[in-house]
Amino acid sequence: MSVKTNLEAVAQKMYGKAIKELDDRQLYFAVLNMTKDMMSGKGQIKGTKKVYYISAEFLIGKLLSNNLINLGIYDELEQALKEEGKSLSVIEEIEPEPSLGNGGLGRLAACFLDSIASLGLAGDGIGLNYHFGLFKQVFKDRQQTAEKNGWIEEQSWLTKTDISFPVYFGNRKVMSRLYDIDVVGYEQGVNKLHLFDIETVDESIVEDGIDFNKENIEKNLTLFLYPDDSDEAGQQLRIYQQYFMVCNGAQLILKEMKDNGYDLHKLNEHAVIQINDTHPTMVIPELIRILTEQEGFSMDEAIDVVSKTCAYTNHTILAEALEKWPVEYLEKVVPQLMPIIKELDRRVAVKHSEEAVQIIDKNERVHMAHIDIHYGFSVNGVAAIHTEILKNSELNHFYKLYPEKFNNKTNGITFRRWLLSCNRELAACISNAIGDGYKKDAAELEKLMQHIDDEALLSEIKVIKKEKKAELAKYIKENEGQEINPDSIFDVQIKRLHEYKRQQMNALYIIHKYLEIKGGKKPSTPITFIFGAKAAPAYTIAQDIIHLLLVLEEIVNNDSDVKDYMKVVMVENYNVSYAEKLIPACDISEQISLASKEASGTGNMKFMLNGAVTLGTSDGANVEIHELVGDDNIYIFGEKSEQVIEHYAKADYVAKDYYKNSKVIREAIDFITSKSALLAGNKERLVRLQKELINKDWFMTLLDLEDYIAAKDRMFEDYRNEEKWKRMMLVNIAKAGFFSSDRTIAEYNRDIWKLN
Ligand code: 26Q
Repeated sequence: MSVKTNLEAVAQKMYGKAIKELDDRQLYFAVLNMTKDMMSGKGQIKGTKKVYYISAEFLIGKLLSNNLINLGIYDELEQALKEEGKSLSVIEEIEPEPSLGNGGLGRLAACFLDSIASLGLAGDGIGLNYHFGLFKQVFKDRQQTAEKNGWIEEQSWLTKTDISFPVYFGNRKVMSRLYDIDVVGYEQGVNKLHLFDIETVDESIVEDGIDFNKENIEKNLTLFLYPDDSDEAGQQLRIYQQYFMVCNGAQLILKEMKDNGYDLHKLNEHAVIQINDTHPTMVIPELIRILTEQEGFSMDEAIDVVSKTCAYTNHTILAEALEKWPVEYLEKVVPQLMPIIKELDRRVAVKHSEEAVQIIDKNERVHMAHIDIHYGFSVNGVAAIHTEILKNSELNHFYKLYPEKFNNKTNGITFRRWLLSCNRELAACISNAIGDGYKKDAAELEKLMQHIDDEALLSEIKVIKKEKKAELAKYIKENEGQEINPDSIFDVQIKRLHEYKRQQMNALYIIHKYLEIKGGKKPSTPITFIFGAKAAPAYTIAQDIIHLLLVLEEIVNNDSDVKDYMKVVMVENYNVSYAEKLIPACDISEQISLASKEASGTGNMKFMLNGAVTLGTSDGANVEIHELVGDDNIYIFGEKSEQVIEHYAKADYVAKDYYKNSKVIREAIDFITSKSALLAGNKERLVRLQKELINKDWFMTLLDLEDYIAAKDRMFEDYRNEEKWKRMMLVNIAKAGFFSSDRTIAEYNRDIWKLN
């Protein structure tokens, strides 16, 4: 049956109307339902061993376009709608975005689900059905405010199942409800994303913004996704959420094992559980608890089989992000787990005396990562340099105990979303040059290198970039009310707002450039500085940095001496959908974290794949990008991770010295509280930020600022050399194949999961 016939039937059934007669919203629901039906018709991917990717976050983004591509019906549907006077891209805009993640870690989980299915591997996601995703960002008075961000409509990708499990918080029993989202692989069958919910959730308890009553867990358990820097009150609710997730996950996994007739003593032969950071760590003691209390296992047997089933991925070396829950909190929320955790702790203490590897520390805090490392069989970092830092410093004590557990899995991204869907023009252009093989085997992108002197192809890529810039300019005009010049250089920094990611360094560059232009030194090509970032509501300095960016936007864009040469745009409510518009339009990809702090980064890979050139530090996956494209096709600056780590060890970095010794730095910093800045901004915020930069600057912005300015200026100069720039674009695209999440998942499978 043709897609059109199919859709006509769905439209008739749902609305008793022809496609032509539907309004856009009805048409969206009809397409949604047709797509869901076609997906479930694909059949479950089968295997005698299955991976369960358990994660507090799955930042799946909109699903329609991706599912259509993976089903192989995008073009046919687009054509069919056109014939009926409808537009697929208009329909795509109607879909709400499920923002069920904070950033990289959640987006990675979503890319992984796509790749697991696309490789035909049996693997499901397990997580939570948050009713409100990461808050919606709204700017008021040049400051961030947060609003609730719902995504569940009367019809959605969710399918309610009849699966429900009891979950106990001490003596308090709640019942869960499982909702599933089908995950269809590229020309493959389907796996599932299992999202657990509780039916008593009450969306009406949300007050102003994103405030709500934190006491009543029956009403609030799955109400919100937590921003990554939550306050005290939020912390206990976070433990409730985590336990709710793992308790359901454990029950689901054991149920599936039993349904298949597998012997639970051989759990590890049929299941592998990939623990995404420490948020799901309690799955380890929970499984041990269930096996010993309900399945007749001895403690030794339970620990043994669970340890052979669980593998842990670390995503950060920032000390403040490593979860350490007070024993007191766990006693309160999940008293039934504490005896197990204490037993796990006791067994470690008997064998190992070093304080650094204990599970419960002297301050009665439970180090979640330590549970994973002692009682899992694999520990991986997410980029080569990150894994080396884990082995040699952060987790060195553990590496000495268990060298065989440590391995690296450099992150990747799904090319279905980050090329085929968001940049169809570029994908078509690549297919013309090297065929379609790269869609299944990303390494084939390397074939583009044979075209390095193919003037026609180089120009075509440049033309596509220009089109994407024009599209973005139009979108920004409509959504932000800002006019930007598509012929200017698009310099883009989009990621969560964190001091270590150093958006503030980019801001200081902007001030520097602004002052130069005011002084009469005009750039040869106009530049548009584009930002997108949400800051955790409780993270004050991050809010201050957003404020500074919005103040700069105001000053720069309204200064008639300057605005033809540079513009600043901070887009509101940056999310996955926005990323899909920004990334194809980018010339310069800002990846400027303090070396050693960004575990991997994945935006860096998306930009490269879309022909942007990286301006970055030797951090995370930038290091591997650098190795692949070579010195001539990337701009690397700043101190290396070894030097940075040494600065921390010696405590010898003094921001004030840089401020005192460099005129350029001083002028930029002083501007933050200049007359014009205070006129546009909030004094308290600007003064606080300025003091922070001069007196503390924990992430060493000023250390690399001068080097950053030099590298960026060099880049802007090189942009004028069109022949050179086009080749850099091509090399970046050609070398991006390594960063396909298909490659990453194949490695997880080869080294850790061993699915058949
Ligand atoms: C912890 C405790 C309480 C509340 C929230 C959290 C929390 C939530 C989310 C802590 C961390 C996160 C997210 C971390 C994250 O996104 N890390 C990123 O992971 C990417 C995928 O591996 C990497 O590319 C990035 O470098 C890393 O920063």
